[in-house]
Amino acid sequence: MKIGIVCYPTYGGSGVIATELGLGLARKGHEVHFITYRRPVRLAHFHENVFYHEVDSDDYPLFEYPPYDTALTSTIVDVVRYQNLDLLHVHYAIPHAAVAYMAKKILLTQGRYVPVVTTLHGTDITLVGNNRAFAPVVEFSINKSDGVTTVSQSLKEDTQRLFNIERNIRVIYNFIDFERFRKVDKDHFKKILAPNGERIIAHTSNFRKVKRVEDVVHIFKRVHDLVPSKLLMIGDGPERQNTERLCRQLGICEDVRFLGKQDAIEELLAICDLFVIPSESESFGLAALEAMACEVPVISSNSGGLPEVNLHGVTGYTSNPGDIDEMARYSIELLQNDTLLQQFRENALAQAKRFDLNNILPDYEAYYEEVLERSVTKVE
Ligand code: GMT
Repeated sequence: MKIGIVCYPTYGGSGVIATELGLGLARKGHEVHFITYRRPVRLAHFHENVFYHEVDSDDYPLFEYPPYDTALTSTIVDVVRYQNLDLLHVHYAIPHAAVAYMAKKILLTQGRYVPVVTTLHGTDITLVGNNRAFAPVVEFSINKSDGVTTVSQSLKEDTQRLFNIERNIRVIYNFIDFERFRKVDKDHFKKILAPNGERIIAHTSNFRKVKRVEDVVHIFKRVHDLVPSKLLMIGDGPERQNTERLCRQLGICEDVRFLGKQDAIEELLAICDLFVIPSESESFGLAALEAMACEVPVISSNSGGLPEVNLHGVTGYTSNPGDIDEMARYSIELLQNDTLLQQFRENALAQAKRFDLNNILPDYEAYYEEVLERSVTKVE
């Protein structure tokens, strides 16, 4: 199959999933064309079946906001036409689903029908998508997609609750590549970061409000008072400064390390004892899954799709968003009990295996086939 993938190229989970999916499809022999404004972070090496088309939106003094959507539409039209794509898979509704609809309409005038699959990732529905500024376009373009998937059951329900959806939505869970995410021996890191055998707790995110990053620090403070421990804060974003300030106020800077954006997250996760993700809202929680694949139990909120990934009392614990005391209590319970921690580590790995890339990829392939079959007879 010749597949076009439109995504954000940044560190966000939707871009990561889109890139890993494309690479996985390419390894299985499909031809994959990435269309975006910058090379996706995880698209680092040459692969014979992978192509990258950069969207170039020229600046012009008249444009206060460069018209990226228009440039993206034109690039999609071009790539579908000249690379003869069978299907477009767009990740994140805004603006990709609407842009894909526009491209589809232009291609129709050229006698070409290209089916569009839209994958909803979370904030495109629950946060930004729901905003009055975007909602009508999001709803319309979801309804006009040839196939729609969500990354969790919870996100499917949110989509159906928040919008007037006239079509079926397929849940295809996010996945993890065990070739990369597995517990590797990085004891030399451990000796540097926790020289006295302290427990290591980690958090990874884009440090946006929705992640409740300050809660991570409050939880850590309570744990740190009872259990010798270190906190690794991985990633960067708007809340980082506030969070660093909070560490200073609480007097725990010595034991908190802000590592910024990291590529080889799995090497850091390999030395961790616990992962904390207290988000206000989280459609899936790919960061939690990455930790679990590296045998790290998870303390999370119970919002969105997190409980579908992190099983309460099995792979970690889930609490209401903002319940710092309970999350701290659960963390201490685990970190003070070697036997329980080991059991949770094994459970986390077993649960992560359910989301193995090799299990989920065929679901996408089957869905593409279904959509293509339906489109053969389609006349818009
Ligand atoms: O979490 C973010 O702010 C980034 C966002 C994105 O679009 O990249 O993540 C969303 O998509 C990920 C991949 O499907 C999910 O694992 C995240 O849970 C989801 N984030 C939220 O729902 C807040």
